[in-house]
Amino acid sequence: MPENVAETQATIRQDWKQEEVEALFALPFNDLLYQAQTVHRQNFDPNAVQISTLLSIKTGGCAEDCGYCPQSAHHPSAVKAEPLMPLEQVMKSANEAKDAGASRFCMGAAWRNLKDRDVERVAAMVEGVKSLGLETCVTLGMLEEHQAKRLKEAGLDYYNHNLDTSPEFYGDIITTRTYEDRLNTLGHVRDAGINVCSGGIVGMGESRKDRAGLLISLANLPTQPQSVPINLLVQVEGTPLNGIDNLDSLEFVRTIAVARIMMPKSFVRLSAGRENMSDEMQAMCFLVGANSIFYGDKLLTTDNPDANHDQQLFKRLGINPWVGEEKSEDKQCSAA
Ligand code: SAM
Ligand code: DTB
Ligand code: SF4
Repeated sequence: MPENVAETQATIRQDWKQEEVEALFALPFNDLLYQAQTVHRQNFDPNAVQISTLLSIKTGGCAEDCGYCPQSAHHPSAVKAEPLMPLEQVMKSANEAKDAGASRFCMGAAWRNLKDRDVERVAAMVEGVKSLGLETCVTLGMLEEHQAKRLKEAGLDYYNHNLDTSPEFYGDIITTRTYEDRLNTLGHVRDAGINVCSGGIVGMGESRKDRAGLLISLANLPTQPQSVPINLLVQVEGTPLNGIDNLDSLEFVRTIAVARIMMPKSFVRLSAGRENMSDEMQAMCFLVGANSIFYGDKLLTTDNPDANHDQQLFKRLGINPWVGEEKSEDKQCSAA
């Protein structure tokens, strides 16, 4: 057994240092896989993957300039701006997601921040989706304290707000909002008692040091996020990051493995980018600890693998949808 395996899983550490995380990334591939799989088995059913469905409730026209995002109004290929979706349409999608076997329904809005005038409409969506017996998640940009409290009251289970990358690389990707802004939103979410879903994107031209830096920022938060989406950049024409060199797929697997080791009790989501991953690459990600996916043909504006393909893949791998409590007795992530 490589050193550290037993130590790594025993406690949730929130004092990760750059050098030791880079050392994890630099392990021989097989040692890293073994360590990550060991930690994964100690905390989760290795053959269960949580299924979330995503719906864009407000598409396009966003005021932020995120270099990866097709919904930013700053980029020439910006997708058409649409108004906030009516409640009935949201409920129709949520019912379909439930029938398709999703356990969590995530609603995303291309907003810089939630405006007070929209809070009640979003709260009604959360209440409606919750009443179907689904877990609820929203991602609406920056959030203030009173807004987080209102969403909690409405029954919100998760708020997704990503740190996206390391603090050092962040300014190369987004200039209209700071890292600090993001940390403040996560603080309001946490303080309101809502589970935090926070992760980032890789494949944006960042270095391994930045990938380690992102995972350190996440793992060293006051409480580790209950859910950690790792997105592989989906390149979209007209966005500043379109055409950037693809990330080596084994480096992506390493990133998932290191995330699993550092955040042993968090759900690690193999998020955007699966459309460009082979079945074998996804299988390797599940092996090293990814245990959540977005299911359904579309993410927010870009394609996701079709549902039949995912069903076949799960069957071939003997993976079942996650339905209950994880193995661990620790309640830090028990609602995930
Ligand atoms: N506007 C809100 C925000 O940014 O917090 C919520 C929606 S935004 C689309 C949610 C997340 O999607 C971003 O933080 C980013 O991590 C991810 N994302 C957006 N475009 C992406 C792309 N082209 N490839 C991979 N991930 C992407
Ligand atoms: C997250 O981390 N990834 C999802 C979700 N949170 C909201 C969004 C991915 C978006 C990919 C680009 C698009 O479809 O527009
Ligand atoms: Fe707007 Fe979110 Fe896209 Fe950034 S990632 S441009 S905040 S929708």
